[in-house]
Amino acid sequence: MKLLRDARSGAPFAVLLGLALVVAGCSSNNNGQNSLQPKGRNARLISDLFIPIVILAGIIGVLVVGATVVFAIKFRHREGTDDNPKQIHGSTPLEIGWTIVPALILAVIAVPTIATIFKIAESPKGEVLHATVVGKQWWWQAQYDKQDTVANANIAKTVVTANEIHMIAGVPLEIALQSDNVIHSFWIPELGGKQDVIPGREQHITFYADKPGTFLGACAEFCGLSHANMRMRVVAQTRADFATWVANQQNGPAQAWSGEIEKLTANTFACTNCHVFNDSSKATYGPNLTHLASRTTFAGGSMELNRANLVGWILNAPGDVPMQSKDCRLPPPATCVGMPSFTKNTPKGDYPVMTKAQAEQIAGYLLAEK
Ligand code: HEC
Ligand SMILES: [Cu+2]
Repeated sequence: MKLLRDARSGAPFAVLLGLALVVAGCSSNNNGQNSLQPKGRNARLISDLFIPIVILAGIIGVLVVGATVVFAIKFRHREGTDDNPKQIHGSTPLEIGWTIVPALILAVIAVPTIATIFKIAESPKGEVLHATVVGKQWWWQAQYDKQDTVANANIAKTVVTANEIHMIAGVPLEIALQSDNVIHSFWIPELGGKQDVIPGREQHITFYADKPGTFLGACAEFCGLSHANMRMRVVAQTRADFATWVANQQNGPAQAWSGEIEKLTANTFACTNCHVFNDSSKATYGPNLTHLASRTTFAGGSMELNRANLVGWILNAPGDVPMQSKDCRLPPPATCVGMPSFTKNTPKGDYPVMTKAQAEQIAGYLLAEK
């Protein structure tokens, strides 16, 4: 009996603690990945469907749990009564009722759900910006080829970039999603639904952004060691800003890639086995580095682009983000994924080890802006 009383006095506390934890998840501190704050057509279609269904489900939940509690109290065991109350097993009206009512509720929910799925899958008409995004381990490559419908986008020459995908606010961005490795999932919660990215297939997703802004996302399908570091963002710009971005990408690097810096990156450390430094139209094994300085993040969008972070990365990338590539100076066979370390684990000492000064020099070059 005493034990029972102790458990009872602890219960309100446990409930309060649970509630506090749940409510903490709803803090107004917006992390930029809130699907309840839609910033464009498709995201809005999803949340307009989600909210009424959650309310409906909530009401049903309260009724069912409430009835369970009421019945548990009302029909509890009392001294001097039979152990079992009157049984109603096999009641036909009840069995039919609780089969039909949920079926009807589901049927009603299915109507707007299916309509929304079709609306979201619609290919946009009129002016549409197109990009191809390829899921890598563990980053995203974005490529813009010549556009047919977008006024002034002027992408006559291909632009290849990583992790930060640019679009025009008010103009739909239709992305062709590909993977050359495992399954990933592309998700920008404030702009719309999630799309799995499957090797050997091309999937499509369309984003609409009402206003310029930066919208964050993360890979939503476990894709290996550094899945948790695989982020991305969509940057919606005004038409003029987007045109400026494209023009800058199409220009060569801020400083000519030649002399000492070319020797360091092409010969001494052979970064060019995996990267391109002077032509943003080329897609290679690693992210295109021609206009790294125009990005705000790197390493699958998981690290802020600044000098200290970049120097650390160039010296020993696997020290920042777990990868299977410590010794891999060449685009890898299957067991080697990511960027090598240049300070550690050089196989048999047959590759040169990088000094901090050399890393500083490369970082300085990569961060140079026009
Ligand atoms: C064996 C291939 C390989 C070599 C060699 C290599 N890298 Fe990388 N590098 C990668 C891969 C793969 C990534 C993407 C890793 C990730 O984001 O998880 C990467 C990412 C980067 C990034 C971040 C780019 C971004 O936008 O996220 C920089 C900067 C970079 N490498 C610089 C260099 C430099 C400088 C060298 C030579 C000293 C070099 N890399 C050599 C494969 C390589
Ligand atoms: Cu992924």
